[in-house]
This record gives sequence, C-alpha cells and structure tokens, in this order.
Amino acid sequence: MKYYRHYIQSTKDDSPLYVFDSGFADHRKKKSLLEDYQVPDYFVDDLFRYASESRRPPYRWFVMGPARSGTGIHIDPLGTSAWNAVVRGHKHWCIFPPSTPKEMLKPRMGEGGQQRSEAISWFNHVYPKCLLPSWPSEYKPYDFIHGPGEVVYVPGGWWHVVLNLDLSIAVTQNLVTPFTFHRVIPKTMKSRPKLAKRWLETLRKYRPEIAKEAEQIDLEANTGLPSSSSSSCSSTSVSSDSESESQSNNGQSSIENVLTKNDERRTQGMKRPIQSSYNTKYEPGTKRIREKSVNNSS
Ligand SMILES: O=C(O)CCC(=O)C(=O)O
Ligand SMILES: [Fe+2]
Repeated sequence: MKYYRHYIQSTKDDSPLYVFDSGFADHRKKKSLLEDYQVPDYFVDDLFRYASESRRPPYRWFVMGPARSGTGIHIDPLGTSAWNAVVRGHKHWCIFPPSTPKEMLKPRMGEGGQQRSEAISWFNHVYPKCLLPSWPSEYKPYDFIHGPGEVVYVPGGWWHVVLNLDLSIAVTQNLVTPFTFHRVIPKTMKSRPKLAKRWLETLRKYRPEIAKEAEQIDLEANTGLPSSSSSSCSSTSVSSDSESESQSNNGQSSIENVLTKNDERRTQGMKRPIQSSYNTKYEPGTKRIREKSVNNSS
C-alpha cells in the first residue's frame, strides 16, 4: 500500500493500476474493515449466504484506484446483482439493459489497441456513440456520476462500465436476492453443479419457499439474460460458457480458476500496469458527462 500510494500520486498511465481486493475479510489486520460498513438493509437478504463461505464465489471487494482507472464493460457472473458504495472520489457509470446487443457495447478492433477492454477506452470510443440521437432509445444507458455516501444497485444481467474520475475508494458486494434467484440458480446448476446442490439443500432447510421455487424452474431453460461477458471483452466477468465445476486444484473450484484467467484484478488484487501510449482524451468534468441518477431516471 505504501508503494501504491506513491504510484497513485505520480501515475500518468492511461489506465492505471486498480486495486480490487476480495481477500480483505480473510486478512488478520485488514478484516477490521468489515466493521467500518454495514450491508445496506435492501441487500441483507443475500441468498448466497446459504452456500458455504468457502464455496460461494468471491463476493465482496475493497476497491481503490486513481483517475482513469476503472472497470470495462461487463455483466456480473452467474446473473448476480451488486451494490457499490463510494467512500471517497467519483465514478462515472453507464448501465445498459440486458437486451442491448453486445456488438453495440464492445469497442471495435482497433479502438483502444491493447487497452480495448479498459474503461478509459470504452469512454473514449463507445460512450460518444451512445450520446448520439441515432443510438436506439431502448438501449440508452443510465449515465451518471456516483459520489461519496451514495450506493448504486446493479441489477443482475445488466451491462455496466465504470471510470474513476479522481482517487476513488469504494466497497462492492455481489448478491442473489429472492427476486433474482430464479435467474441465478440455472446458471449455477450449469456451471457449478456441486455448489448448486449443496446450496439447494441448505435452502430447503432454512428457506423452503425459495427452494420450492427452484423445483418449479426449468433449469435447462434460457434465463432470458445474456451470459457474463467473456475475457476478450471485459476484465471483470466470467464467461458462463467456460464455467464448469471441478474440485481439483487444492479445492479451488473452477469458477475461481476462471476468475484467475479472466479477472486478474479480483484474484491477484491489482491489474497490471499499462504504459501510456496515447494522450487520454476522456476529460472528466467536461460537458460530455450527463448526470443522471439511477433512481431519478426512467
Ligand atoms: O467500482 C467499479 O469499478 C465497478 C465494479 C464492478 O462493476 C464489479 O465489481 O463488478
Ligand atoms: Fe460489475
């Protein structure tokens, strides 16, 4: 952290290192951070808490990064939803409905070079297109600035991209609400059948009404949501096509392996540095940013 503080103050990288620490709660000293926040009331009923702590996919992160760091366009894994609370700094978000065609949202070949999946490239190349009158109204994003003390809810299956406008510190957790369980269980059955089986057993005991719901769901059926985006396009989500259960690798399940491959920051804590190769065009604070709160917009 000592070095990182220095790096934050001096970096000129286009897409600087971003700390994404999912292990803080297991760390002797850092776990006291858990006492610094409470899960907002709306999100306390996280059904994944009925899956064992060691088996459930990583779900809470301490997030910190300077201006221009961020998270490329993606959908969160397994159809989970998320809340994100900023403690310091400001984040520029765009959140798109699940029906938005992936091809419209991903930077094209040649846009952003090696940094194509980075948030800064997205805001330079795709964001201007979403502001055009020709962008279909049904695919218009929630486009807003998120500041200290505010909590953003990202519904499962919704595409999102986030750029830090200044030094930002946040906490974020993924969850399964009773309203989204029917979408998460088929994906979990498909990609982590052992986890899903044990999870359902516990739900049968403590939340029989939810377990019953699972019996009524056609687990083979399409969930109606796009799959999590793939590694070629996003550094923060997993491809459900490649998720499969395996308990080899010292008990580390395959979703964690996939995260290691596709989501470097979540397992290793930090993204690799990227050297500046062009002048960053996105200028936070200019008129290009349209402020719109998730709650206030329709
Ligand atoms: O704060 C951010 O960079 C967004 C995080 C995010 O989208 C995620 O954790 O899935
Ligand atoms: Fe996300």
